[in-house]
Amino acid sequence: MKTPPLSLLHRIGASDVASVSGARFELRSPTDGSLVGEVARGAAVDVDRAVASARAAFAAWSTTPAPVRGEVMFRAAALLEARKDAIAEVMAREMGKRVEEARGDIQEAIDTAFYAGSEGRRLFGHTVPSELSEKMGFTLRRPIGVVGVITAWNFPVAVPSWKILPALVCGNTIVWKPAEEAPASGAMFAQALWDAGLPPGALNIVHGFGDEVGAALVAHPDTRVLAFTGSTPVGRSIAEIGGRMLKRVSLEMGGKNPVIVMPDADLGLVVDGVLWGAFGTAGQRCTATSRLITVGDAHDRLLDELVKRAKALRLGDPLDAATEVGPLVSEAQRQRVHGFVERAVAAGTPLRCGGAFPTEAALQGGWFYPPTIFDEVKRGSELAMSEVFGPVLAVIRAASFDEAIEVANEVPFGLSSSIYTRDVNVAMRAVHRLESGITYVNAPTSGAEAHFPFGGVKDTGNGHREGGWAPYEFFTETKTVYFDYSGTLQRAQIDNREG
Ligand code: UN1
Repeated sequence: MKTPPLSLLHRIGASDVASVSGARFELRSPTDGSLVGEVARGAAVDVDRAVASARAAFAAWSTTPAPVRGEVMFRAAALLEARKDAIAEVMAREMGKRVEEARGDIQEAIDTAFYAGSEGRRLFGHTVPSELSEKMGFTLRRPIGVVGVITAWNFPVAVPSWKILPALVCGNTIVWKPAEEAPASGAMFAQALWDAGLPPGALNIVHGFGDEVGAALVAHPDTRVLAFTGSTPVGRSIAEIGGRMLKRVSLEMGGKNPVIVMPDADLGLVVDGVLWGAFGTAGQRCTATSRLITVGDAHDRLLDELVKRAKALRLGDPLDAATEVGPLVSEAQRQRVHGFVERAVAAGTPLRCGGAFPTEAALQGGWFYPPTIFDEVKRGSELAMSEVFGPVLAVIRAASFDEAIEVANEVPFGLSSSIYTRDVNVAMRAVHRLESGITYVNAPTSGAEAHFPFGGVKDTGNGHREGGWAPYEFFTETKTVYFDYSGTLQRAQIDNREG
Protein backbone atom coordinates (compact mmCIF):
# COMPACT_ATOMS: atom_id res chain seq x y z
CA MET A 1 0.00 0.00 0.00
CA LYS A 2 2.34 2.71 -1.26
CA THR A 3 0.86 6.16 -1.34
CA PRO A 4 2.95 8.77 -3.16
CA PRO A 5 4.42 11.47 -0.90
CA LEU A 6 2.32 14.57 -0.46
CA SER A 7 3.51 18.02 -1.31
CA LEU A 8 2.17 20.66 1.05
CA LEU A 9 2.35 24.39 0.49
CA HIS A 10 1.21 27.32 2.55
CA ARG A 11 -2.22 28.66 1.77
CA ILE A 12 -2.30 32.43 1.56
CA GLY A 13 -5.48 33.98 0.23
CA ALA A 14 -6.64 31.93 -2.73
CA SER A 15 -3.21 30.49 -3.54
CA ASP A 16 -1.08 27.58 -2.47
CA VAL A 17 2.40 29.09 -2.19
CA ALA A 18 5.92 27.97 -1.39
CA SER A 19 7.95 29.72 1.28
CA VAL A 20 9.62 32.92 0.18
CA SER A 21 12.91 31.20 0.99
CA GLY A 22 11.89 28.06 -0.90
CA ALA A 23 12.65 25.99 2.23
CA ARG A 24 10.85 22.69 2.85
CA PHE A 25 10.92 19.97 5.45
CA GLU A 26 10.24 16.24 5.32
CA LEU A 27 7.29 14.61 6.99
CA ARG A 28 8.06 11.01 7.94
CA SER A 29 5.79 8.28 9.23
CA PRO A 30 6.35 7.39 12.89
CA THR A 31 5.29 3.83 12.03
CA ASP A 32 8.00 2.93 9.51
CA GLY A 33 9.96 6.09 8.71
CA SER A 34 8.59 6.28 5.15
CA LEU A 35 8.27 9.69 3.53
CA VAL A 36 4.70 10.96 3.97
CA GLY A 37 5.33 14.28 2.31
CA GLU A 38 7.34 17.41 1.84
CA VAL A 39 6.09 20.54 3.47
CA ALA A 40 6.84 24.22 2.91
CA ARG A 41 8.85 25.56 5.83
CA GLY A 42 7.63 29.02 6.66
CA ALA A 43 9.36 31.99 8.26
CA ALA A 44 8.40 35.46 9.47
CA VAL A 45 8.07 36.81 5.95
CA ASP A 46 5.51 34.13 5.08
CA VAL A 47 3.60 34.96 8.24
CA ASP A 48 3.59 38.64 7.23
CA ARG A 49 1.99 37.73 3.93
CA ALA A 50 -0.58 35.50 5.53
CA VAL A 51 -1.54 38.09 8.13
CA ALA A 52 -1.89 40.70 5.39
CA SER A 53 -4.19 38.30 3.55
CA ALA A 54 -6.27 37.72 6.68
CA ARG A 55 -6.52 41.46 7.28
CA ALA A 56 -7.64 42.09 3.73
CA ALA A 57 -10.33 39.41 4.02
CA PHE A 58 -11.66 40.75 7.33
CA ALA A 59 -13.83 43.56 5.96
CA ALA A 60 -15.99 41.27 3.80
CA TRP A 61 -16.08 38.25 6.12
CA SER A 62 -16.83 40.20 9.28
CA THR A 63 -19.81 41.88 7.61
CA THR A 64 -21.18 38.67 6.12
CA PRO A 65 -24.30 37.86 8.18
CA ALA A 66 -23.44 35.37 10.92
CA PRO A 67 -26.09 32.85 9.78
CA VAL A 68 -24.47 32.87 6.33
CA ARG A 69 -21.06 32.32 7.91
CA GLY A 70 -22.67 29.45 9.78
CA GLU A 71 -23.88 27.87 6.54
CA VAL A 72 -20.24 27.44 5.49
CA MET A 73 -19.79 25.34 8.63
CA PHE A 74 -22.72 23.07 7.76
CA ARG A 75 -21.35 22.50 4.26
CA ALA A 76 -17.86 21.87 5.66
CA ALA A 77 -19.31 19.33 8.10
CA ALA A 78 -20.87 17.42 5.21
CA LEU A 79 -17.58 17.44 3.29
CA LEU A 80 -15.63 16.27 6.34
CA GLU A 81 -18.13 13.46 6.74
CA ALA A 82 -17.62 12.42 3.11
CA ARG A 83 -13.83 12.65 3.43
CA LYS A 84 -13.54 11.17 6.90
CA ASP A 85 -11.82 7.94 5.84
CA ALA A 86 -9.35 9.69 3.56
CA ILE A 87 -8.37 12.24 6.21
CA ALA A 88 -8.15 9.54 8.89
CA GLU A 89 -5.74 7.56 6.76
CA VAL A 90 -3.47 10.54 6.25
CA MET A 91 -3.64 11.37 9.96
CA ALA A 92 -2.70 7.81 10.89
CA ARG A 93 0.21 7.88 8.47
CA GLU A 94 1.61 11.22 9.51
CA MET A 95 1.30 11.07 13.30
CA GLY A 96 0.55 7.45 14.16
CA LYS A 97 -2.96 7.64 15.59
CA ARG A 98 -5.01 4.46 15.05
CA VAL A 99 -7.51 4.87 12.24
CA GLU A 100 -10.51 4.34 14.52
CA GLU A 101 -9.28 7.11 16.80
CA ALA A 102 -8.40 9.29 13.82
CA ARG A 103 -12.00 8.95 12.65
CA GLY A 104 -13.09 10.05 16.12
CA ASP A 105 -10.78 13.05 15.87
CA ILE A 106 -12.46 14.09 12.61
CA GLN A 107 -15.93 13.37 14.04
CA GLU A 108 -15.15 15.82 16.84
CA ALA A 109 -14.50 18.48 14.18
CA ILE A 110 -17.76 17.57 12.40
CA ASP A 111 -19.65 17.94 15.70
CA THR A 112 -17.92 21.26 16.30
CA ALA A 113 -18.85 22.40 12.78
CA PHE A 114 -22.54 21.66 13.35
CA TYR A 115 -22.47 23.49 16.67
CA ALA A 116 -20.64 26.43 15.08
CA GLY A 117 -23.06 26.53 12.17
CA SER A 118 -26.06 26.77 14.46
CA GLU A 119 -24.32 29.35 16.63
CA GLY A 120 -24.32 31.58 13.55
CA ARG A 121 -28.07 31.91 14.20
CA ARG A 122 -27.55 32.81 17.84
CA LEU A 123 -24.46 34.79 18.88
CA PHE A 124 -26.75 36.15 21.57
CA GLY A 125 -26.28 39.40 23.35
CA HIS A 126 -28.27 40.68 26.34
CA THR A 127 -31.18 43.08 26.44
CA VAL A 128 -31.28 44.92 29.76
CA PRO A 129 -33.61 47.60 31.15
CA SER A 130 -32.12 51.04 31.65
CA GLU A 131 -32.39 52.90 34.95
CA LEU A 132 -33.90 55.78 32.93
CA SER A 133 -37.26 55.81 31.21
CA GLU A 134 -37.53 55.67 27.45
CA LYS A 135 -34.04 54.32 27.28
CA MET A 136 -32.81 50.77 26.91
CA GLY A 137 -29.60 48.91 26.68
CA PHE A 138 -28.39 45.86 24.85
CA THR A 139 -25.15 44.15 23.97
CA LEU A 140 -23.99 42.73 20.71
CA ARG A 141 -20.93 40.78 19.64
CA ARG A 142 -18.40 42.14 17.24
CA PRO A 143 -15.62 40.25 15.49
CA ILE A 144 -12.16 41.17 16.71
CA GLY A 145 -9.83 40.82 13.73
CA VAL A 146 -7.04 38.44 12.79
CA VAL A 147 -6.64 35.39 15.00
CA GLY A 148 -3.33 33.50 15.19
CA VAL A 149 -3.96 29.80 15.78
CA ILE A 150 -1.15 27.44 16.86
CA THR A 151 -2.04 23.79 17.47
CA ALA A 152 -0.48 20.52 18.59
CA TRP A 153 -0.05 17.29 16.62
CA ASN A 154 -1.98 14.92 18.86
CA PHE A 155 -5.44 16.02 17.70
CA PRO A 156 -4.58 17.42 14.27
CA VAL A 157 -8.19 18.13 13.25
CA ALA A 158 -10.38 18.20 16.39
CA VAL A 159 -8.38 20.73 18.39
CA PRO A 160 -7.87 23.16 15.48
CA SER A 161 -11.61 22.93 14.80
CA TRP A 162 -12.37 24.05 18.37
CA LYS A 163 -10.55 27.29 17.66
CA ILE A 164 -10.93 27.91 13.95
CA LEU A 165 -14.66 27.23 13.51
CA PRO A 166 -15.95 29.43 16.36
CA ALA A 167 -13.48 32.16 15.43
CA LEU A 168 -14.78 32.12 11.85
CA VAL A 169 -18.45 32.06 12.80
CA CYS A 170 -17.76 35.09 14.98
CA GLY A 171 -16.51 36.90 11.88
CA ASN A 172 -12.76 36.84 12.48
CA THR A 173 -10.14 35.81 9.96
CA ILE A 174 -7.30 33.44 10.70
CA VAL A 175 -3.69 32.53 10.19
CA TRP A 176 -3.09 28.97 11.35
CA LYS A 177 0.15 27.17 12.00
CA PRO A 178 -0.68 23.46 12.17
CA ALA A 179 1.74 21.26 14.09
CA GLU A 180 4.76 20.38 11.97
CA GLU A 181 4.24 16.70 12.84
CA ALA A 182 0.68 16.60 11.48
CA PRO A 183 0.22 19.26 8.80
CA ALA A 184 -1.37 17.08 6.12
CA SER A 185 -4.58 16.03 7.85
CA GLY A 186 -4.89 19.62 9.08
CA ALA A 187 -4.65 20.88 5.52
CA MET A 188 -7.40 18.45 4.48
CA PHE A 189 -9.61 19.83 7.24
CA ALA A 190 -8.98 23.36 5.96
CA GLN A 191 -9.66 22.25 2.40
CA ALA A 192 -13.17 21.22 3.45
CA LEU A 193 -13.78 24.78 4.62
CA TRP A 194 -12.53 26.31 1.40
CA ASP A 195 -14.55 23.86 -0.66
CA ALA A 196 -17.57 24.75 1.48
CA GLY A 197 -17.30 28.34 0.30
CA LEU A 198 -15.12 30.02 2.89
CA PRO A 199 -13.81 33.09 1.06
CA PRO A 200 -10.09 33.28 0.23
CA GLY A 201 -8.08 34.88 3.01
CA ALA A 202 -10.54 34.10 5.81
CA LEU A 203 -8.35 31.13 6.71
CA ASN A 204 -4.66 31.10 5.80
CA ILE A 205 -2.12 28.43 6.65
CA VAL A 206 1.60 28.81 7.21
CA HIS A 207 3.40 25.53 7.85
CA GLY A 208 6.55 25.23 9.84
CA PHE A 209 8.11 25.29 13.27
CA GLY A 210 7.28 27.13 16.46
CA ASP A 211 10.42 29.24 16.67
CA GLU A 212 10.11 30.31 13.04
CA VAL A 213 6.39 30.54 12.25
CA GLY A 214 4.73 30.38 15.67
CA ALA A 215 6.91 33.08 17.18
CA ALA A 216 6.29 35.42 14.23
CA LEU A 217 2.55 34.86 14.49
CA VAL A 218 2.56 35.59 18.22
CA ALA A 219 4.62 38.78 17.90
CA HIS A 220 2.85 40.13 14.82
CA PRO A 221 1.17 43.45 15.68
CA ASP A 222 -1.90 42.54 13.60
CA THR A 223 -2.82 39.25 15.29
CA ARG A 224 -5.19 40.62 17.93
CA VAL A 225 -6.11 37.19 19.27
CA LEU A 226 -3.96 34.11 19.88
CA ALA A 227 -5.31 30.62 20.46
CA PHE A 228 -2.76 27.96 21.39
CA THR A 229 -2.66 24.28 22.33
CA GLY A 230 0.69 22.89 23.39
CA SER A 231 3.17 22.82 26.24
CA THR A 232 3.01 24.98 29.34
CA PRO A 233 6.45 26.64 28.81
CA VAL A 234 5.53 27.71 25.27
CA GLY A 235 2.07 28.82 26.39
CA ARG A 236 3.59 30.88 29.17
CA SER A 237 5.85 32.74 26.74
CA ILE A 238 2.91 33.34 24.38
CA ALA A 239 0.98 34.82 27.29
CA GLU A 240 3.93 37.06 28.19
CA ILE A 241 4.34 38.43 24.68
CA GLY A 242 0.58 38.62 24.13
CA GLY A 243 0.21 40.36 27.49
CA ARG A 244 2.69 43.07 26.60
CA MET A 245 0.92 43.63 23.30
CA LEU A 246 -2.53 43.53 24.94
CA LYS A 247 -3.68 40.59 22.84
CA ARG A 248 -6.41 38.24 23.85
CA VAL A 249 -4.78 34.87 24.50
CA SER A 250 -6.36 31.45 25.03
CA LEU A 251 -4.05 28.65 26.19
CA GLU A 252 -4.68 24.93 26.41
CA MET A 253 -1.70 23.16 27.94
CA GLY A 254 -0.54 20.18 29.95
CA GLY A 255 -2.30 17.67 32.15
CA LYS A 256 -1.46 15.07 34.78
CA ASN A 257 -4.89 13.59 35.01
CA PRO A 258 -5.85 11.33 37.92
CA VAL A 259 -8.36 8.54 38.23
CA ILE A 260 -9.37 7.92 41.83
CA VAL A 261 -10.65 4.41 42.54
CA MET A 262 -12.72 3.97 45.70
CA PRO A 263 -12.95 0.49 47.26
CA ASP A 264 -16.63 0.22 46.29
CA ALA A 265 -15.96 0.87 42.58
CA ASP A 266 -16.90 -1.54 39.80
CA LEU A 267 -13.35 -2.71 39.17
CA GLY A 268 -14.10 -4.23 35.76
CA LEU A 269 -15.27 -0.82 34.64
CA VAL A 270 -12.15 0.75 36.14
CA VAL A 271 -9.82 -1.55 34.21
CA ASP A 272 -11.57 -0.81 30.89
CA GLY A 273 -11.56 2.92 31.62
CA VAL A 274 -7.95 3.13 32.75
CA LEU A 275 -6.68 1.15 29.76
CA TRP A 276 -8.48 3.51 27.41
CA GLY A 277 -7.54 6.64 29.37
CA ALA A 278 -3.88 5.75 29.85
CA PHE A 279 -3.02 3.96 26.61
CA GLY A 280 -5.49 5.31 24.04
CA THR A 281 -3.62 7.45 21.47
CA ALA A 282 -0.53 5.86 23.09
CA GLY A 283 -1.05 8.19 26.05
CA GLN A 284 -0.48 11.23 23.84
CA ARG A 285 -3.50 13.20 24.96
CA CYS A 286 -3.75 16.25 27.17
CA THR A 287 -6.52 14.30 28.85
CA ALA A 288 -4.62 11.00 29.22
CA THR A 289 -4.94 9.15 32.51
CA SER A 290 -1.44 9.38 33.91
CA ARG A 291 -2.14 8.72 37.60
CA LEU A 292 -4.22 5.96 39.11
CA ILE A 293 -4.92 6.77 42.74
CA THR A 294 -6.23 3.73 44.56
CA VAL A 295 -7.98 4.02 47.91
CA GLY A 296 -7.59 1.21 50.43
CA ASP A 297 -7.83 -2.35 49.15
CA ALA A 298 -8.94 -1.31 45.66
CA HIS A 299 -5.25 -1.43 44.82
CA ASP A 300 -4.66 -5.12 45.44
CA ARG A 301 -7.90 -6.22 43.84
CA LEU A 302 -7.26 -4.16 40.71
CA LEU A 303 -3.62 -4.18 39.82
CA ASP A 304 -2.93 -7.69 38.56
CA GLU A 305 -5.85 -7.58 36.16
CA LEU A 306 -4.88 -4.11 34.93
CA VAL A 307 -1.27 -5.19 34.31
CA LYS A 308 -2.40 -8.37 32.57
CA ARG A 309 -4.67 -6.44 30.23
CA ALA A 310 -2.05 -3.74 29.57
CA LYS A 311 0.54 -6.37 28.62
CA ALA A 312 -1.93 -7.90 26.17
CA LEU A 313 -2.53 -4.66 24.23
CA ARG A 314 -1.31 -5.13 20.68
CA LEU A 315 1.19 -2.61 19.33
CA GLY A 316 1.32 -2.10 15.61
CA ASP A 317 0.60 -0.17 12.45
CA PRO A 318 -2.12 2.41 13.14
CA LEU A 319 -3.60 1.60 9.73
CA ASP A 320 -4.16 -2.01 10.80
CA ALA A 321 -7.59 -2.44 12.39
CA ALA A 322 -6.22 -5.04 14.84
CA THR A 323 -3.75 -2.58 16.36
CA GLU A 324 -4.58 -1.30 19.83
CA VAL A 325 -1.61 0.99 20.44
CA GLY A 326 0.18 2.86 17.64
CA PRO A 327 3.64 4.42 17.71
CA LEU A 328 4.66 7.60 19.48
CA VAL A 329 4.87 10.59 17.20
CA SER A 330 8.66 10.87 16.93
CA GLU A 331 11.96 9.52 18.07
CA ALA A 332 12.46 12.59 20.26
CA GLN A 333 9.15 11.90 21.97
CA ARG A 334 10.01 8.25 22.50
CA GLN A 335 13.36 9.19 24.04
CA ARG A 336 11.65 11.70 26.27
CA VAL A 337 9.10 9.14 27.48
CA HIS A 338 11.82 6.57 28.04
CA GLY A 339 13.81 9.11 30.04
CA PHE A 340 10.94 9.37 32.56
CA VAL A 341 10.85 5.58 32.76
CA GLU A 342 14.60 5.22 33.28
CA ARG A 343 14.66 7.81 36.03
CA ALA A 344 11.72 6.15 37.81
CA VAL A 345 13.42 2.75 37.57
CA ALA A 346 16.67 4.24 38.86
CA ALA A 347 14.75 5.69 41.81
CA GLY A 348 13.59 2.18 42.68
CA THR A 349 9.95 2.52 41.57
CA PRO A 350 8.41 -0.93 40.94
CA LEU A 351 7.86 -1.42 37.19
CA ARG A 352 4.93 -3.76 36.56
CA CYS A 353 4.93 -3.84 32.75
CA GLY A 354 6.45 -2.17 29.70
CA GLY A 355 9.35 0.21 30.22
CA ALA A 356 11.55 -1.01 27.34
CA PHE A 357 11.60 -0.58 23.58
CA PRO A 358 9.80 -3.48 21.91
CA THR A 359 11.99 -6.14 20.38
CA GLU A 360 9.60 -7.59 17.77
CA ALA A 361 11.03 -7.30 14.27
CA ALA A 362 7.81 -5.80 12.89
CA LEU A 363 8.06 -2.85 15.29
CA GLN A 364 11.67 -1.90 14.64
CA GLY A 365 10.94 0.69 11.96
CA GLY A 366 8.83 2.94 14.17
CA TRP A 367 8.70 4.80 17.48
CA PHE A 368 6.74 2.20 19.42
CA TYR A 369 6.59 2.15 23.19
CA PRO A 370 4.67 -0.42 25.21
CA PRO A 371 2.01 0.34 27.81
CA THR A 372 3.98 0.90 31.00
CA ILE A 373 2.73 0.74 34.57
CA PHE A 374 4.65 1.75 37.67
CA ASP A 375 3.33 0.72 41.07
CA GLU A 376 3.86 2.33 44.49
CA VAL A 377 4.79 5.65 42.89
CA LYS A 378 5.82 8.10 45.61
CA ARG A 379 3.95 11.32 46.10
CA GLY A 380 6.06 14.25 44.91
CA SER A 381 8.30 12.11 42.68
CA GLU A 382 8.87 13.11 39.07
CA LEU A 383 6.53 10.43 37.75
CA ALA A 384 3.82 11.55 40.16
CA MET A 385 4.11 15.21 39.20
CA SER A 386 5.27 15.68 35.58
CA GLU A 387 3.39 15.21 32.34
CA VAL A 388 4.92 12.31 30.37
CA PHE A 389 2.71 12.46 27.23
CA GLY A 390 3.17 8.78 26.53
CA PRO A 391 1.78 5.38 27.59
CA VAL A 392 3.03 5.51 31.17
CA LEU A 393 0.74 5.13 34.17
CA ALA A 394 1.77 5.95 37.74
CA VAL A 395 -0.15 4.03 40.42
CA ILE A 396 -0.26 5.85 43.73
CA ARG A 397 -1.79 4.49 46.92
CA ALA A 398 -3.98 6.60 49.19
CA ALA A 399 -5.29 5.54 52.59
CA SER A 400 -8.55 7.50 52.38
CA PHE A 401 -10.77 9.57 50.13
CA ASP A 402 -9.35 12.76 51.65
CA GLU A 403 -5.80 11.67 50.94
CA ALA A 404 -6.75 10.69 47.37
CA ILE A 405 -8.13 14.18 46.76
CA GLU A 406 -4.97 15.70 48.23
CA VAL A 407 -2.82 13.56 45.91
CA ALA A 408 -5.00 14.37 42.92
CA ASN A 409 -4.70 18.10 43.56
CA GLU A 410 -0.99 18.34 44.35
CA VAL A 411 0.21 18.60 40.74
CA PRO A 412 0.64 21.91 38.90
CA PHE A 413 -1.92 20.94 36.23
CA GLY A 414 -5.70 20.68 36.32
CA LEU A 415 -7.27 19.56 33.05
CA SER A 416 -9.23 16.36 33.64
CA SER A 417 -9.92 14.05 36.57
CA SER A 418 -12.08 11.07 37.36
CA ILE A 419 -13.50 9.12 40.25
CA TYR A 420 -14.91 5.60 40.24
CA THR A 421 -17.35 4.90 43.05
CA ARG A 422 -20.93 3.74 43.51
CA ASP A 423 -21.51 6.18 46.36
CA VAL A 424 -23.22 9.30 45.02
CA ASN A 425 -22.21 11.38 48.04
CA VAL A 426 -18.54 10.56 47.57
CA ALA A 427 -18.82 11.23 43.83
CA MET A 428 -20.36 14.65 44.37
CA ARG A 429 -17.79 15.57 47.01
CA ALA A 430 -15.05 14.69 44.53
CA VAL A 431 -16.70 16.77 41.80
CA HIS A 432 -16.51 19.81 44.06
CA ARG A 433 -13.05 19.21 45.46
CA LEU A 434 -11.02 18.07 42.44
CA GLU A 435 -9.01 20.94 40.98
CA SER A 436 -9.62 20.43 37.28
CA GLY A 437 -11.63 21.92 34.44
CA ILE A 438 -13.30 18.57 33.74
CA THR A 439 -14.30 15.75 36.12
CA TYR A 440 -15.73 12.40 35.08
CA VAL A 441 -17.69 10.09 37.36
CA ASN A 442 -17.32 6.40 36.51
CA ALA A 443 -15.65 7.20 33.20
CA PRO A 444 -12.06 7.76 32.12
CA THR A 445 -10.32 11.13 31.89
CA SER A 446 -10.62 11.30 28.08
CA GLY A 447 -13.94 11.64 26.34
CA ALA A 448 -14.71 15.32 25.95
CA GLU A 449 -17.69 16.09 23.71
CA ALA A 450 -17.72 19.01 21.31
CA HIS A 451 -20.67 20.82 22.86
CA PHE A 452 -19.23 21.11 26.39
CA PRO A 453 -16.58 23.55 27.61
CA PHE A 454 -13.08 22.07 27.55
CA GLY A 455 -10.10 23.44 29.42
CA GLY A 456 -8.20 23.38 32.65
CA VAL A 457 -7.19 25.22 35.77
CA LYS A 458 -3.77 26.04 37.26
CA ASP A 459 -0.89 25.57 34.79
CA THR A 460 -3.18 23.91 32.25
CA GLY A 461 -4.79 27.10 31.06
CA ASN A 462 -5.34 30.80 31.51
CA GLY A 463 -9.01 30.79 32.31
CA HIS A 464 -10.58 30.26 28.90
CA ARG A 465 -12.56 27.31 27.62
CA GLU A 466 -12.97 25.80 24.20
CA GLY A 467 -15.91 23.71 23.11
CA GLY A 468 -19.62 24.37 23.52
CA TRP A 469 -20.70 27.95 23.99
CA ALA A 470 -17.52 29.24 25.65
CA PRO A 471 -15.40 30.18 22.60
CA TYR A 472 -18.06 32.50 21.21
CA GLU A 473 -17.37 34.81 24.13
CA PHE A 474 -13.64 34.55 23.61
CA PHE A 475 -13.66 35.29 19.88
CA THR A 476 -15.89 38.39 20.07
CA GLU A 477 -15.77 41.81 21.64
CA THR A 478 -18.89 42.90 23.45
CA LYS A 479 -20.37 46.21 22.40
CA THR A 480 -22.82 47.82 24.78
CA VAL A 481 -25.46 49.96 23.12
CA TYR A 482 -27.53 52.55 25.01
CA PHE A 483 -30.59 53.59 23.08
CA ASP A 484 -32.35 56.70 24.36
CA TYR A 485 -35.70 57.39 22.72
CA SER A 486 -36.93 60.01 25.21
CA GLY A 487 -35.87 63.04 23.16
CA THR A 488 -34.36 64.66 26.26
CA LEU A 489 -31.00 64.60 27.95
CA GLN A 490 -31.21 61.95 30.66
CA ARG A 491 -28.18 61.74 32.91
CA ALA A 492 -27.49 58.33 34.41
CA GLN A 493 -26.91 58.24 38.17
CA ILE A 494 -28.23 61.82 38.49
CA ASP A 495 -31.62 62.45 36.85
CA ASN A 496 -33.22 59.31 38.21
CA ARG A 497 -32.33 60.34 41.77
CA GLU A 498 -34.36 63.60 41.71
CA GLY A 499 -37.30 62.10 43.59
C1 UN1 B 1 -6.36 16.86 23.69
O1 UN1 B 1 -5.80 15.89 24.17
O2 UN1 B 1 -5.71 17.90 23.39
O3 UN1 B 1 -11.36 14.14 25.57
C2 UN1 B 1 -7.80 16.90 23.34
C3 UN1 B 1 -10.51 13.81 24.75
C4 UN1 B 1 -10.62 14.29 23.33
C5 UN1 B 1 -9.94 15.63 23.16
C6 UN1 B 1 -8.52 15.66 23.69
N1 UN1 B 1 -12.01 14.36 22.95
O4 UN1 B 1 -9.53 13.14 25.05
